[in-house]
Amino acid sequence: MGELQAFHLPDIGDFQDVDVVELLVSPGDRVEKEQALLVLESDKATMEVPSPCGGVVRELNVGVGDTVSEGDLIAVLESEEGGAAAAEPAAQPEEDPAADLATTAPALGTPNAMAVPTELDEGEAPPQAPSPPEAHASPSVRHLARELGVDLTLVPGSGRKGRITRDDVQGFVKASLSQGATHGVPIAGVQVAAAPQIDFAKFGETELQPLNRIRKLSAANLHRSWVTVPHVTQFDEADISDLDRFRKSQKAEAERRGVKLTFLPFMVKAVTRALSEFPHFNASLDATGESLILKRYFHIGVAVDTENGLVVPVIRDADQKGLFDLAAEMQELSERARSRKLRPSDIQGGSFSISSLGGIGGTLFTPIVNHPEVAILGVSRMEWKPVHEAGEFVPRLILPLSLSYDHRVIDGADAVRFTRRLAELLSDLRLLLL
Ligand code: CAO
Repeated sequence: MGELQAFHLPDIGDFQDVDVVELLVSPGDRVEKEQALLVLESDKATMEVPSPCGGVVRELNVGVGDTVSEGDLIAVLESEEGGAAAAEPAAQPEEDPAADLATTAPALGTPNAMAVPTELDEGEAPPQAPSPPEAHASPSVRHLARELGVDLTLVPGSGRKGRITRDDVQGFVKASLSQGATHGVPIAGVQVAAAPQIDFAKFGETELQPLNRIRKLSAANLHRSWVTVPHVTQFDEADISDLDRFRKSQKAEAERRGVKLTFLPFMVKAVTRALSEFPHFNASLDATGESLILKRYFHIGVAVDTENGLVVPVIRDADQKGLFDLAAEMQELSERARSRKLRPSDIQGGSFSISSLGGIGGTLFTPIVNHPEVAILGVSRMEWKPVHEAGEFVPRLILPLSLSYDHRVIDGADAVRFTRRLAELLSDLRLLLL
């Protein structure tokens, strides 16, 4: 067994009654010479108190919240270095501790051990930069944060006056990792309060229903899009009175071909034409966010509501297909989606999406862009409305449209030009022939 050494607080400059704000070791811990044992904080600075020798901490004689001054007993250490030069033997506490320790604790009180609020650590912004939010943390915590790649300005401090402790940094990393499993990487600068853990059973009967795989996947995608894409939704209306007349006129032919001709194939057709006229709606931002990838193909995703959640199978080269083919393909894809028989290739490669809730009801809604696409068209329930034409009101069949788009790529003026053009094409299908 090594020699027991009493470690008294050495000269720390002009400070008296300095707060102990963090203990970095516990009794029984093995420490290296100059390893930080605890953190003190005065009004002006935070400083770590390093161990005068390598060995084992046998006693800690201070706790968080205590105040200490030069000469106070901090710890008893079992020295592994013969100890004479390192710390005062425990049996002789009455000898002048500061005299011994001042020479054995070289880092104490030097700039390396100080984290004064104005001091900048490696990698932080230079003084002339706009000042970042000040993270209040000791040098060892800053060191730990640097090693773990943690931005301290994002870590809520639980210590006194909001100081960030080692536990805070470790807790932040754990929370980020567990969030990463479902929510992906944290976005720098976005800081939200943790959701409160509520025991709903306190208020009444509950049942825990785990989310299935489809819901988990779509939740992750929708969440990513929601927080990364600046969304705007443009509403519009299309007069589809003539389209509906034509659609009904084709009912017998559709039946003969074994398909149901709903509005959707017309939407797909009109959308591909509008996309060809507005290429940046049929695009994705590249990984750097500095270029747009324009797609020369028109693969249209159509949201399908299934018992297990939302899936978006893709109609490939929709611009090259006729209305009956589109109807047949949509019917087949939605049946396969509902019986969980879609292949991975059926849901990949979309360049624009349509979400049609018109068959169910409702008026308008704001769909979420199917990232990495840059726009999505929502279609709601058609309705007969009185439209003022040549001095009188005439009944017209009106289809509500909601175009959500990524405002980084699409301007509001273009969005409304797009929905206007779409409405025009749907109002007069002959335009599709031109
Ligand atoms: N207004 C009024 N009626 C409409 C309509 C509209 N906009 N769109 C479709 N309808 C009618 C159809 O004509 C059909 O009527 P009939 O049975 O009398 O002929 C009925 O509603 C049902 O249509 P449908 O839903 O079977 O076919 P569809 O081609 O319109 O849509 C599909 C297919 C797969 C898109 C649809 O079934 C579906 O799943 N929609 C939900 C999509 C969704 O969940 N989106 C939300 C995404 S965001 O959470």
